[in-house]
Amino acid sequence: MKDVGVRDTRNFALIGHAGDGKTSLGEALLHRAGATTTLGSVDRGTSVLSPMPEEKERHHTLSSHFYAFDWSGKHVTLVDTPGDPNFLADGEIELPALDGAVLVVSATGGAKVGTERMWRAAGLAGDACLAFVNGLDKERADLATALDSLRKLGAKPVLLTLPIGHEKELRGVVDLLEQKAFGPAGEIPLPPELAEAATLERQRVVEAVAECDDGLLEKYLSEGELSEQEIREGLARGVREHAILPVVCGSALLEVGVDTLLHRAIDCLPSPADRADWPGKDVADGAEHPLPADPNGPFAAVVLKTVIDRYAGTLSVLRIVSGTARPEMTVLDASTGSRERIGKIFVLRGGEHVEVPEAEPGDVIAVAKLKDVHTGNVLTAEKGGVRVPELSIPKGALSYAIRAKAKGDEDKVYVALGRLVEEDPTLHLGREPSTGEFLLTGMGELHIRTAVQRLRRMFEVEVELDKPKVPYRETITRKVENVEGKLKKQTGGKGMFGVCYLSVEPLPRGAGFEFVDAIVGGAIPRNLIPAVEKGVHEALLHGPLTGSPVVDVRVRCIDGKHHPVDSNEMSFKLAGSYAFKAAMEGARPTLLEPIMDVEIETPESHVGDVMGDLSQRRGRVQHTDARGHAHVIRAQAPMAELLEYSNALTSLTGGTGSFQMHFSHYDEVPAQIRERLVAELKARAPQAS
Ligand SMILES: Nc1nc2c(ncn2[C@@H]2O[C@H](COP(=O)(O)OP(=O)(O)OP(=O)(O)O)[C@@H](O)[C@H]2O)c(=O)[nH]1
Ligand SMILES: [Mg+2]
Repeated sequence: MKDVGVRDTRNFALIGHAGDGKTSLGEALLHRAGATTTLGSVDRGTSVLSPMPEEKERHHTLSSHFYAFDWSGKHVTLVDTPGDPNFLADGEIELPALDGAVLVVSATGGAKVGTERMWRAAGLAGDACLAFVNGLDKERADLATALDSLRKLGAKPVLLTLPIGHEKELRGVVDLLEQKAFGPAGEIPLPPELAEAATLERQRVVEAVAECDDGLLEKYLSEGELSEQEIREGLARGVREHAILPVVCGSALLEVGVDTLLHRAIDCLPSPADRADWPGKDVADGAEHPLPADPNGPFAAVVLKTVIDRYAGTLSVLRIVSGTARPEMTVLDASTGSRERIGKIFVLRGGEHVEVPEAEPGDVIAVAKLKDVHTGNVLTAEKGGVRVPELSIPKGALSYAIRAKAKGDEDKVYVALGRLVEEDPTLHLGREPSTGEFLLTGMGELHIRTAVQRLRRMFEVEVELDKPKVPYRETITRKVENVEGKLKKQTGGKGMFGVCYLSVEPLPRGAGFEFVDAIVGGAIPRNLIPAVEKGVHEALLHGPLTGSPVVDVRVRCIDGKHHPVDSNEMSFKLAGSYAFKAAMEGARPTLLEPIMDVEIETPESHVGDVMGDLSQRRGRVQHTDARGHAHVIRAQAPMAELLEYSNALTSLTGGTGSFQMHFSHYDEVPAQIRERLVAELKARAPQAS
């Protein structure tokens, strides 16, 4: 049960690249804090932060997990996020709803693509960060290189611990602020041979702190020292202002450096009361209303996750921003306008949940799934509410056609998929109108395959996946003006009449769609202009070349004609759709394909083969770099060429290479393959033309 105030509350996420030790570090923090009695292990399947059977099987985090614990008078919510690019979005969604993060970096290899992506996400979210260099007990661990890799990310790392021994001989760390040594189980004698280095390194910390603050710098320059309190407060301020990145080093597996990390996380990461007020707006009139973390303020919360629980059904996980959550209260979902009743309130401890009587700003709680509340939505008090910004949800780009294995199971499959999509908003279920197939869209192959595995386990439904589909798009390459769309049916019965004139022009890549109402003088009645837009929207779904959706166009509705009796919504919707289709034909449509950012890690001996293969896949290498004993190749290549890439890379590198990719942007399909591709896609979608 929680009986601490907002100033003693912390919530922070463990973020970083896959396999660098976030979950192991989380287990070590929980164990050292006394929240668990034995040290959970990812490898042995005993990690409390990996409660899903699929996680135990794969030894990777597939979804964020929360663990609330009390330690040393503080109430802490720890969030273990996934590092695999298929699941990284979970952390990206949650970071803006949290106050801090610990960036976990491997001592063998340093910062990698996942480290960089999450570091950037934490920065965008405004979260204060510390870093932990993990795995100092491993062969070829190299602290200096790991620190350099953090500098390359634009961070200003400041080392807070010195290792005692290295690789197999790692025995502990010297905590530079305390000038004490700690081993896996607590304090140990400070080795005399490290005493001088420890004093010197402490001085570096003091310098770094002084450099963050003019007043402290002045004092440091004149007196050559800062007080204990000045150092600690300066460090915390530097972290909150993103001026420095304090780094603790150690080993999660051996629980080395973990005590220091726990202390520094509590000292340096902000309490909800230390961060800037949340930007809020009154629900009633939209007036600006910044929200401090006040338990007596108006209730406000964000939904940062939805979880399907085997026993409790579906849960919504909320971060309280302002006010106090109590059981049986009614709140407003300001995103949808629906009223929602909160039942019992729980804190999460991995797969377990524990009922609590109330929750205050900074707390992360779970409540039984609210009627119509989705991840990213914001909740407010029922009356006089203030809404904070919603969380943005990244969308996946890889689609598989999915169908029930057994005939007659379709409804069951559809309901189960619906629940899964509700839990994971980065999954999307849609229907391909031309073929009637269900398409499951996600971040990558593993994301989709894991979803299928979970369907089987949780809902006992079996599905089959077809080959992945590349989400092609169409766009136009030139402007066309004043194209007529006309619907005239005025013989017999009730007539239909609507005429509109549209101009279309290309927009920059990624701009999407814009509709401009440029009607003057009532050529089309005001209330019927939205019908024209609706017609254009429908026509946008199926481009003229391949039936793929049309993007990056601006449509201006410039003129029209109407009839006092026969004009209605349907006539203008159809006129809008006809005009847009006609305009597309004249605007030289073209095909766009998704381009992926790829980072490949391979031993040097295979670099040539990998690069050669990449160029055959229409890849463009942007950067190569040595990372420890491996080489890293960064490139961009079309998604269509990377669908079966993991098999290809395994055979090219004899299983020693690994890669990560994620969606970058859309680009025009090169002329030499466009014709063949258009013919292929047309054959797949028979009614598109
Ligand atoms: N030797 C050594 N191994 C470690 C250490 N930390 C983690 N490992 C091992 O590294 C592997 C990955 O650790 P995890 O904690 O699952 O890594 P993660 O960052 O949570 O990985 P994802 O959940 O996939 O993002 C496991 O086999 C751990 O036992 C460490 O400090 N030393
Ligand atoms: Mg993990």
